[in-house]
This record gives sequence, C-alpha cells and structure tokens, in this order.
Amino acid sequence: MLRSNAMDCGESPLPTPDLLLTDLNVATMVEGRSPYGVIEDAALAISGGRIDWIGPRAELPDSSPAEVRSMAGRWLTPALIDCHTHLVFAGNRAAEFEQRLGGASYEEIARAGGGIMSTVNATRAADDDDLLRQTASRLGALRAEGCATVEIKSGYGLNLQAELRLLEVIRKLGSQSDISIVSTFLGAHAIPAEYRGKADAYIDLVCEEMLPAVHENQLADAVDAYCESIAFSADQVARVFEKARALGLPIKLHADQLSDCGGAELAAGFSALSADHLEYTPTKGIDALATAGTVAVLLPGAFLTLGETQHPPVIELRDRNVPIAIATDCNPGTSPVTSLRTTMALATSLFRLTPEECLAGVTRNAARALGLAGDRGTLEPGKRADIAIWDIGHPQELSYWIGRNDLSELIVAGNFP
Ligand code: DI6
Ligand code: FE
Repeated sequence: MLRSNAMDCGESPLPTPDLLLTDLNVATMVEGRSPYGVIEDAALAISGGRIDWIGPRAELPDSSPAEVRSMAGRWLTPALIDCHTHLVFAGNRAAEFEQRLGGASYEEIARAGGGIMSTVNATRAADDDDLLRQTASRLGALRAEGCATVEIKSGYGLNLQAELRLLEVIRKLGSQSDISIVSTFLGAHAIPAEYRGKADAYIDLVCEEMLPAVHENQLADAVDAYCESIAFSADQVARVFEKARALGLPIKLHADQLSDCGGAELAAGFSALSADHLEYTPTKGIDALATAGTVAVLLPGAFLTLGETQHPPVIELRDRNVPIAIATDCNPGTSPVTSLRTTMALATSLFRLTPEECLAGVTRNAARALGLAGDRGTLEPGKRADIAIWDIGHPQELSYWIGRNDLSELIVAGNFP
C-alpha cells in the first residue's frame, strides 16, 4: 500500500522502499500548495518505480530502505515532458530559413511546393535506419536535458504506407529507449502533392484508410491535425476528429497558429487533450478551452522562428484558468529546436510566462496535455518516479539560464544510474 504524502502527515511505517533519497529540496509541482509545491530539507522514497513517500525529512516514517542516497542539498523536480514534437523527419530546411530571412513568407514557400512537402519528400526517401538514427539523436538531446517523456507526431509521410512507417519508427524508438515515447498520428498535416486541389479526397484517405490502419495496428496514442488556411479547414478537421472519436482515440490540434480558423473552439468541442500554438485564438476560443478543460500548449520556438508578431493570449488563458503547457514543437520548418530548457526561457521572454508557469508547462500541464496527469508530471505518492536532479539554487533558474544544462542526474521509473 502506498503511503499518503507527508504533507498529509501519514505517520504509519513505510514498507521497505527500494531507494530512499535524502538531504534534498523538491519542487513537487503539486498545484495549490506553496509555489512550485516546494518542500525544503525533504526525503523521497521509491518502490517499484513509483513514489512511495515524499515530505519533510523530519517526518520520514521508520523504514529500512534497500538503498539510501544523499542528494547533498540538490533540487529535485518531476522529470521534464516535451508534449509536442515532430521529431521523426529526415533532412532540414535551413535553405528555406535563409529565404524567409530574405523576405519570403512561410505561406508563400508552402504554396510554392516547399515547406512541409519538402520534408515529406526527404522523409519518404530516407530508409528506416536513417530515420531512426536522426530521430534518436534529437531524442538524446532532450533526454540529456532531463526529459523522461516525449511526444512524437507522424505527419511527414502523407500517404498510407509512409505514415504507418513513421509511426512504426516512433514505436521502435519507444522500445529502444528507457524514456517514454507517446505517439501521435498527424496524417492531416498538409495536403500532399498527389492531392493538390483535392483536400477533401485526401481527408477521405485519412479517415477511411489511414486511421483504421493506425488503430488496428495500435500505432498511435492520439490523433492531431493542422487546422490552418494553408492546411485543412475546421470542417475537414472535424471529419478526422469524428473518425478518431469513433475509434476511441484522444485528439489534439494545431490551432489558430497563423490565423483564426476556429481551431481552439473546434478542439474544445471535441474535448481535445490540447490545442496547440493559439497565437490567433479569439476570446470565444479561450472560453471554449476553459469549459472543456483542454490544455493550451504554447510553442515559442515556432513563434520565434517564423518572426511572428501576434502573441498567444496568455493573460486571457491565465484569467480563465486554462492549463498552459509549453513544448519545443521540434520540426525542421518552423521550430528547429531540440532544447526544452531553451523553450522555457523563450516562453518567459517572448510570452511573459513566469518561471513557475514554465516549469508547470513542462511537467504537470504537459502530462495533462498527453492524458498522463494521473501517472506523472508531479512528485507525489503513486506517481511514476521520473525525477530530474539539478545543480541549481532554486527552480526558477530552470527558465533563467539559456544554453546551460545543469542536470545532475535523471531518474527514469525509479532507476537511478
Ligand atoms: N505547424 C507547424 O508549425 C509545423 N506543423 C504545423 O502544423 C510546421 C511543420 C513544417 O513546416 O515542417
Ligand atoms: Fe507542431
């Protein structure tokens, strides 16, 4: 039986924990308590990969742990979670990046056949080993910064065989890595060249062939789509979501990134786990997110790379208590970012989020955006023991330093290297 959290003063003796961590400060990120859910001079017990007890060291019940490790006063937080990446792709789009700096717009490049289709062609041409190697390298960069859960979307295949292959690569990565990989089907990412001018026919393919195959092979944990003037309309996305709902798959949405397409309202109407980007979301979209409990995922890397000037409505999201997560949106076109820590710093400077909101955005609220809030994202009894150990003086430093990796150790499912 798991102990109650010491903050609730469970006094009965602990069972024999596998590992007891002592002499530490912890930002539990449990909502509604002290800022960051901080417990100073704390202890934390782990059994079977889960947190068994956490609280002030002075209140630690008697126990005979198999192993005791002093943290020498270090700060511990929940391991980080990157809840929105397009990590599996081949090649890069540095040449387009230079074009955009020369004045070409993202939309112009996309309408001229570049953009996402450029990466689709490179990804279709890459073999599995190449895709796995390139993606594993980006995943390693995130893990090295303290990530223990990473969501990876498909979306650079855009035909049945290629989309299934990307999802199989994502599943293979998950089987080869000690961290958790969450797979999202994003077949409705862009209209492939073969369907230019025939968007509805492509949505037919997504709904009638891709989604059934994805579901039958259990290749995705959620379904996403790109609702935007250069991609798919709200009505076309609604068809994808109706099919996803019929198959019992949770949904997420790239919403209102470049214009108000009614994306946030659409996502909320389908009780989506998250609506992502949101630069152009109007008040009625924010109200819909608040009512539905849908997480707002902000992506400052894309905002910065595109030179966007329309900020997401952070003040309104905050006022309506919409949970805010942040993520790298790692992709070769709009967010060539493989650092979640840099993303946290960008979210403070570009979106004026506080350091506590940023840390919640890559822990508690990121877990919620993946439907994993009951399992991880905070440090409390019963939760998965994914724990980041930092060489910092306070959790606020995690959004403060840019380009400094002060991760001391990463505990994944209770395994302390
Ligand atoms: N929004 C984005 O910013 C990325 N996809 C999307 O739906 C862009 C992906 C790319 O440009 O390759
Ligand atoms: Fe994205």
